[in-house]
Amino acid sequence: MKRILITGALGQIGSELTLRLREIYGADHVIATDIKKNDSEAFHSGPFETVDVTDLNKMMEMAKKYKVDTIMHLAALLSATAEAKPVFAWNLNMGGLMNALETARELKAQFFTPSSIGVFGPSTPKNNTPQDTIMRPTTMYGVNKVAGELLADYYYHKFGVDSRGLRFPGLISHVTLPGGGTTDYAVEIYYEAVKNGKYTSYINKGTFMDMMYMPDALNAIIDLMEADAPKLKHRNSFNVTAMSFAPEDIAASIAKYIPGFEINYKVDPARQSIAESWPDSIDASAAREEWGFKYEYDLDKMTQDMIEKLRYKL
Ligand code: AKB
Repeated sequence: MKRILITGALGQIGSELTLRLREIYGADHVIATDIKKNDSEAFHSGPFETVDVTDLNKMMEMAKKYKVDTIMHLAALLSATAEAKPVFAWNLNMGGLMNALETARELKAQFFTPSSIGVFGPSTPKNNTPQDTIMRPTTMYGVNKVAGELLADYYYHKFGVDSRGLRFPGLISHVTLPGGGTTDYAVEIYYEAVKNGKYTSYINKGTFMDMMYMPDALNAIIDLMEADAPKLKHRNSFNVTAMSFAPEDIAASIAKYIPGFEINYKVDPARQSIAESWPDSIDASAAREEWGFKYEYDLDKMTQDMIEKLRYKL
């Protein structure tokens, strides 16, 4: 049975991944850590420790205390925040990753960290973006993610760390709000639709980006980590996606369930320019072929579920 340490456990992915992993591997086998204090009732089911990922000693101490054999390193700044605070982003995103990889090396632990569609840039093919292609991002976040993929591959080749990763698109969920991302509009729109029946988008109409519903993202992490190592030709990181849409498409999907829903636009130039530097749609065939990646939710199925869950929650 795995013993897993998660960093950034109170974040958008971590808050749901922690609970899913506890269901699978047992509550005591999943150690949630975050720089913030635990204020989530749900997390009381298992161990929680306060860990700043830039503090190698603390991370190592916790990994040893709980004798973990798997590290899932989620703590990072997302694209828009990283662009606003590039030096801080470099230090946190790269320093945290380096510490997490060093901890995995010392404990001979399996390793996961998310990458992003942010690894791609304006010179990358924009449609059906291949797994192996030009990666010249123009954002600090993208630079961090490309360097992170290379570093995680380096730890695999040099030290034998079983490192694996996914290039996530925008992730949509009704549990924990994302913060500081470019794709966050696709989460906010559902909250505003349910509360007010309208939304003002900071991303312009006609801007396509890949997206995925959180249940599919969690399954992808679990399936990748359970995949037989010899099957993996790629490791860091796999393109994964479930849908590609522009703001007017998600608005049309919402209007099917909330008649009269309205979308308006007040474009934020900073986030718009990040979005325009990313692909319109990416190709996930390597993930399908090497470890059987699949997804369940398309746009309408996700919309239906989001609205149902948010009506109950809000
Ligand atoms: C962001 O928008 O920064 C993230 C991502 C696509 O990596 N959601």
